[in-house]
Amino acid sequence: MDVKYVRTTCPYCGTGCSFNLVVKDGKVCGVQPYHRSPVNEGKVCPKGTYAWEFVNREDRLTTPLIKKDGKFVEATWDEAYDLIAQKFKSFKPDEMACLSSARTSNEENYALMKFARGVLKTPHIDHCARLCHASTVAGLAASFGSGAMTNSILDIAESNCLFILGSNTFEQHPLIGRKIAQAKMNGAKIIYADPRYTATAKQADLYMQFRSGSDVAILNGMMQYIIQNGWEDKEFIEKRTKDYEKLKEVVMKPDYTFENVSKISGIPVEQLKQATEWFAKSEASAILYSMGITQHTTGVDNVKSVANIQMLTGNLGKPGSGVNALRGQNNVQGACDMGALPVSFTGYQKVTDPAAYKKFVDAWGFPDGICESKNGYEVTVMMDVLTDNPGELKAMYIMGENPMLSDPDLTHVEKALKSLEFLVVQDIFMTETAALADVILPATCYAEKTGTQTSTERRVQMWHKAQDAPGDAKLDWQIISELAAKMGYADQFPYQSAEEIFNEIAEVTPSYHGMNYERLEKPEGLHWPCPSTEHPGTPILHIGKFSHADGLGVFHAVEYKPPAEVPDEEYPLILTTGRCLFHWHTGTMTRRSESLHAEVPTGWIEINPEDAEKIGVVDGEIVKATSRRGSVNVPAKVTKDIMKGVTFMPFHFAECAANVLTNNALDPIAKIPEFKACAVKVEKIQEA
Ligand SMILES: Nc1nc2c(c(=O)[nH]1)N[C@H]1C(S)=C(S)[C@@H](COP(=O)(O)OP(=O)(O)OC[C@H]3O[C@@H](n4cnc5c(=O)[nH]c(N)nc54)[C@H](O)[C@@H]3O)O[C@H]1N2
Ligand SMILES: Nc1nc2c(c(=O)[nH]1)N[C@H]1C(S)=C(S)[C@@H](COP(=O)(O)OP(=O)(O)OC[C@H]3O[C@@H](n4cnc5c(=O)[nH]c(N)nc54)[C@H](O)[C@@H]3O)O[C@H]1N2
Ligand code: SF4
Ligand SMILES: [Mo]
Repeated sequence: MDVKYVRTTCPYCGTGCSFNLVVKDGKVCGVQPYHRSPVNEGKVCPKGTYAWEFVNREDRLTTPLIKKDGKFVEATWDEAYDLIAQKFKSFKPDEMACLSSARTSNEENYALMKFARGVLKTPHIDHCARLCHASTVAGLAASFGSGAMTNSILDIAESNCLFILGSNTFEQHPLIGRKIAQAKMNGAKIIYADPRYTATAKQADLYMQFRSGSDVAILNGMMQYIIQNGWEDKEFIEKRTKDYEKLKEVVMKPDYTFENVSKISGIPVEQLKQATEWFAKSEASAILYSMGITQHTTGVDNVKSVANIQMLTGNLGKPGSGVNALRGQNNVQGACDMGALPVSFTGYQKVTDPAAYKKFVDAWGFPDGICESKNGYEVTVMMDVLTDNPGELKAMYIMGENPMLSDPDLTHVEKALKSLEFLVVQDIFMTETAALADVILPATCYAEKTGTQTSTERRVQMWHKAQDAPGDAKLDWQIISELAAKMGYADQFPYQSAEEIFNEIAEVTPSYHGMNYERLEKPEGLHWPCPSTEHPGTPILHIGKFSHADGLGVFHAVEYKPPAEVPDEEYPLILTTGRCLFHWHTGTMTRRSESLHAEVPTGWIEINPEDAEKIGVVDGEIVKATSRRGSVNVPAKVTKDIMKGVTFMPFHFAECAANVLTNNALDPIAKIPEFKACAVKVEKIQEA
């Protein structure tokens, strides 16, 4: 028997753990520790442990499929490419849109970005970052001039006080959770605020339970208390920031006394005082946040508030501090870095900046030019355009995303996607979205490819190919390149390997300029910015100055605003949504993993015992949950872990899909939907 170990990085979360894939007779059949990565030092969470189980499932997509008379029929690659090329050529550039994928490599995101802008010549390209950290990218760019996690994962263990807000770190970034545990062992105080008593809450020294959507009120209240007590970092404010007076004017209002904040949020005043004192008086305090902060109509405001409190207390640009936005998907940082966004090329070089635009026109050399120098539509806006302006968008190319389960208000998404004249989906499994496609292209998964991905801490690391692709499936970048060639652009897509694409990325992207595969082979990879081949990479951002042209951080005065939809008589409960430890998003991979499926076979709705008693339901009973968008039947989990008046559903499960209920109200700047708060009612199902 031929057995080998292939070192690679995890295909699930943005922590960026490394492990070895065990390969027997050419097939991946296990995961074993790889000890030399500083990120996880040989440890992995359950998703990492079982990250091999879905790889060789029999229902992997293995051949292109073309829909004929409503049924999928097997096709050759040439037939599929010919049909797609002919269709794409029949539309005007602005009638087409692409969704890129945070599950795929940097090289593959770059290839699709170049394909959209250069081959289709459309400005409309986006990906799931829109549903995730779009608020972070916009909010931190406004505050600091750059929208990424400021410190590193290892640095979290150095902190004296960790304030975790809207991140269930121990379930959603478990190996970052390990750093929190290490900080705690070193004496750090852990403060945790969440509407639910989660696995992370159990680790906290102080847990504050509150109503979804009141984050700005809480943070403004904390800032008022800090200023009242003179705990602000005057020197930092003076030397490194501007617009402090504007912030002060707002946070000192009577609206943000702890008495008022307590009424809005439900957190007792004493807890707010204790949390603020620990936070403000420690030598180095870090904030960790994720979707609880970003997925709101006030997402950008929430992020700016987090940035405000860190500038106020001088907790930036030094170890153990920072604004640590924990990015979700394995390569969502990379997909953004690669310009799979409607506003930028790689490295956040703006499409509307004439110099950047010219740079890419020249570098790529498309004989007939590229898309216009204008911003395209965001994912969420694409869906609205499809339903509201029929005929404006006609075709879509979706690589590695499953909006038919992950976007808000699924009835609306279905209507949108069904209105398309032509839909191409490129995935590794048949998904709810692929089922609506005209052509399905079978792609390879992480275990079958070499390439790079960029973790939440801006650490660029390698994937290594461990086995061959199943059937006729191909690499994502290879599919895109072959399709480009069919459409007449073989010269612009001459790639024979992922490495050739990476070298092109490094050439056109200042923050990746000093990287190459040889350097990235090291177990620790490299943090961007890494401007030259001698540069060691940059684990901590904003030391000494921020990324704005004048080097200053900017305070933004932000007022508290309630969510777009608040409870009323008809829909008396708040619904918030999220994840569990064992499953990943729309479940395409984790629900095909026997071990993970056995842990959690289906979804549920969490409801407080007092609310459950009012409607007469008991734990385990199937109930009907309804919002203004739709209804689902779902098992009730009656638990004190959730606050009275609030309910929670994970969104992994198609049979009780949370997104039938969610509201696609958007943050006006980031266009991120309000996944974390809408109004619902929960009813007992009457027997017929
Ligand atoms: N196991 C697993 N891990 C994952 C993922 C997965 O699907 N499964 N997905 C990955 C991805 S893409 C992402 S983006 C991350 C997300 O990681 P997290 O953001 O940590 O996960 P969520 O469960 O979406 O939400 C976090 C917490 O926010 C709380 N919350 C709800 N409403 C509010 C609010 O109004 N304010 C605040 N402050 N908190 C609120 C929820 O109760 C929940 O505990 O996880 C990544 N890791
Ligand atoms: N209610 C609610 N909804 C949410 C959220 C929430 O908190 N609440 N969170 C949102 C967030 S933060 C996110 S990030 C999104 C995620 O939303 P999506 O990105 O749509 O969800 P995934 O299930 O990760 O879909 C990824 C797809 O890529 C495929 N895939 C995996 N690897 C590869 C590959 O190598 N190549 C190709 N071509 N395909 C591949 C998978 O099979 C899967 O179909 O969901 C959002 N939706
Ligand atoms: S913490 Fe994230 S990267 Fe690490 S093993 Fe678990 S899912 Fe994979
Ligand atoms: Mo995400």
